[in-house]
Amino acid sequence: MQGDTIVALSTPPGSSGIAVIRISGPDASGILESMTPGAMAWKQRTLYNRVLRDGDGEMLDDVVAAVFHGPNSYTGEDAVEISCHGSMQVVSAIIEESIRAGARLAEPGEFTRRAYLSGKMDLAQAEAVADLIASETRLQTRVALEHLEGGLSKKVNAIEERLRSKLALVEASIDFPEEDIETYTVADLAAVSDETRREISELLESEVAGGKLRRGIRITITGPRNAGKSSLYNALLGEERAIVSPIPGTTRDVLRERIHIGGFTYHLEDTAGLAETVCEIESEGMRKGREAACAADLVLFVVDAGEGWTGGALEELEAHAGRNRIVVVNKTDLVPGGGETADCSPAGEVRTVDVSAVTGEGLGRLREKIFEFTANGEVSSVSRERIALNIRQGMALRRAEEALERLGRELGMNSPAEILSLEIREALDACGEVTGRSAAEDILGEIFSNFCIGK
Ligand SMILES: Nc1nc2c(ncn2[C@@H]2O[C@H](COP(=O)(O)OP(=O)(O)O)[C@@H](O)[C@H]2O)c(=O)[nH]1
Ligand SMILES: [Mg+2]
Repeated sequence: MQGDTIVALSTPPGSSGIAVIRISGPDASGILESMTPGAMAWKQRTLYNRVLRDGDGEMLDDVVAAVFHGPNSYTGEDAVEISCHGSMQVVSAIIEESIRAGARLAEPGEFTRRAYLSGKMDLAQAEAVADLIASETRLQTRVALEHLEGGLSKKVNAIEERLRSKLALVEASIDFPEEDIETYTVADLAAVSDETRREISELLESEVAGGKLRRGIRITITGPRNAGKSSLYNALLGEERAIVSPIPGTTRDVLRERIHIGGFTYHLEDTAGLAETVCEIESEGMRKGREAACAADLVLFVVDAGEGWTGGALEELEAHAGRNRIVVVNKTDLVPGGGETADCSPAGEVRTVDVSAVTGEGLGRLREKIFEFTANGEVSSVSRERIALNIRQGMALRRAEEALERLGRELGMNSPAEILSLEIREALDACGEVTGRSAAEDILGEIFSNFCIGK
């Protein structure tokens, strides 16, 4: 249990029907008692409808509140939850009164940090809380919930348990060399090491998907001026976000918005059209657009079906050679016959989709292609297993994998038990980082500082 008592608003700031304020720590009930006498004697985990008052007896709000006695609370400590009216004035007044009574304002993620420190959840589960809060699609939510329920932790714990039992045998042979005790065999250890490595590498396969699922996938729309990039951008967003006009050079800045396809978040960027220009602002816009395209996971190169590859468009496309790209042939509504891709596409370009940003024709197919070229490889395993490692978990498990690789080599060379034990310990230590059994303080700081306040 932590020494002090913290308070924070757990719902988003602003006007709402109800706002939830949480207090956690040894003085939680005492602080509530100062606003509504009798609270110390409340039955825990039971809702009470009471009036809260400040030190001068002035009414703060009419609320519904409950007390929780540690360890039966989110944080594992004594805690209070107050549902008050969702006015920022009411919320501030209750928080100020709590602070006057001895609480301090919670830091970002401090409630979850306390839950972790008091053993209510492990580190992988605490990270899942942040993922769950950030989730925007059903797939993101499902994966976060699976991790929160301990899906990843269970797999890692099983690996650790197996390694620990083998470590015991190896170390017994070091400590009691003379005695007739059960010891390890090289063959058995090698088999366990191989199987564990296979399991770890299976988990590591979900790391790419995990990155895409959490960070999102970047798509940059580029191509000649007036090809209809901004129109396509708006059509994909489903709103008139970018200015569309027949005047070339309308878009200058890089615009960014999020869309969702197949459970993944895509950061979609509209950029300035590519052309010879003397305009300083437009050149700067083009430079930023090219920079965005360089960093993108996928480039949508838009051309006007009526214009085709005239005016340097082909050279511009060449600049994206080797990049993950789709050629989008736009304005097919204007081309008689519905737009012949073959006429418009440069030799050898297979990833071409015909669309009309104005009529919406072809957009469904474009969405499918976007998904196919950015997430298809990962989605099936994530949907099935609902496990997707984050960068930190991936780094830890790679360290475990490397230690087991070395262990395999040492076993091959018939190395002494002391060396084998070192490698098994290293693998165990690395696995322990995933669940936080062996996580350093700076890692905790990094993880919880990314949370919102009140969680
Ligand atoms: N008929 C037709 N016109 C389009 C289509 N897409 C864009 N336009 C028009 O083409 C012009 C340039 O569009 P805009 O989106 O601003 O192009 P950008 O410069 O590439 O961003 C505008 O007048 C649009 O209305 C389309 O699919 N069909
Ligand atoms: Mg534009």
